[in-house]
Amino acid sequence: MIKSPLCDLVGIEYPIFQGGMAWIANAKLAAAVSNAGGLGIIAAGNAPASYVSEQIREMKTLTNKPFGVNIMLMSPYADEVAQIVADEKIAVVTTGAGNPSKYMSLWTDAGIKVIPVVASTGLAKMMQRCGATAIIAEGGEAGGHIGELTTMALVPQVCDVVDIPVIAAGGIGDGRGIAAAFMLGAVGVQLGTRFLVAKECGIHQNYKDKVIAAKDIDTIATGKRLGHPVRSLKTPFSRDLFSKEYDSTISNEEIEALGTGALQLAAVEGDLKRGCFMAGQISGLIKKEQTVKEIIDELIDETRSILSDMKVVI
Ligand code: TUI
Repeated sequence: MIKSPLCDLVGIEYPIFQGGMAWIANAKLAAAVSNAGGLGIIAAGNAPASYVSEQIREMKTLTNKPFGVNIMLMSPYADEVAQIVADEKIAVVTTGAGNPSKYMSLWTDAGIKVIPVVASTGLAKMMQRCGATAIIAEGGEAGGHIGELTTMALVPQVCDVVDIPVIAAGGIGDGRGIAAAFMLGAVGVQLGTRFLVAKECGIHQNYKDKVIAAKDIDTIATGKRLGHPVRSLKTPFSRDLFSKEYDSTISNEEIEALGTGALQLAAVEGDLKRGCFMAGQISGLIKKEQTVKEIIDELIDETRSILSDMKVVI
């Protein structure tokens, strides 16, 4: 058993959240995580509110456990999705890729537990002032849209500036990472990449195969020039995008256009040429497909054995 204050706060068995991965984290994956004792999170990504309503409806047929919805704040549909989650009184809302201040009172007035993802202490403090229930501090080891700091540097600094619970994300792929997150002051963890290879995760097999084949240095951060860096697996596409960012003869609009739709191409089509296979630096730790329950049980077993067998003398 691994319990932390986060379990009672959110009504879950284990202090593990599944990251709200755009185009990937649908009701099927999220329900499997909630049913296995973690917090499953449906990703709104760039989808319209109708898609999110549908996923919420499906989720309610698949689980009676608490679940969350992630709002990707760069989405053109963020306003309407923000309203839907308030109307539906979803247990937990997480946010990513921006500052959710303008939605905070809408959600907190609806009794929703709001848990924003931050990449800096400044936003963490602001979110606490705006009524956040907890904070997810995500380091740049994560897949997808990332900030500057590493998890090791960010998590303790966020813990020092807020009084609300902190959940660590980015670079956590096994029980060692979870135990380390507790040492940094977090009361829970959020994992994305590890769940990419879950049997219940519906991404294209090419995506799963690429994560399983990846080694430590096989991810790359592109998009820095545009101000929104994204970590993905190295492919001819991502390497080409990376080098084009250093080419001053290519406009920002052209760079932006190259990335548009590339995550969907990876997740849905498995397009090895033009897809952007977002994944974190722990991809090299992942060796096989497993069910969500196997993943969560293994994470908890590993964490328990590490914490009960610390080789430190005090
Ligand atoms: O949001 C994520 N990861 C994502 S979103 C996404 S969809 C996308 N697709 C193409 C291009 C861009 C995005 C894929 N992966 N993680 C949470 C996260 N949020 N990481 C970092 C942040 C973050 C960074 C800066 C949050 C706030 C922030 O500052 C906001 C501000 O205004 O201060």
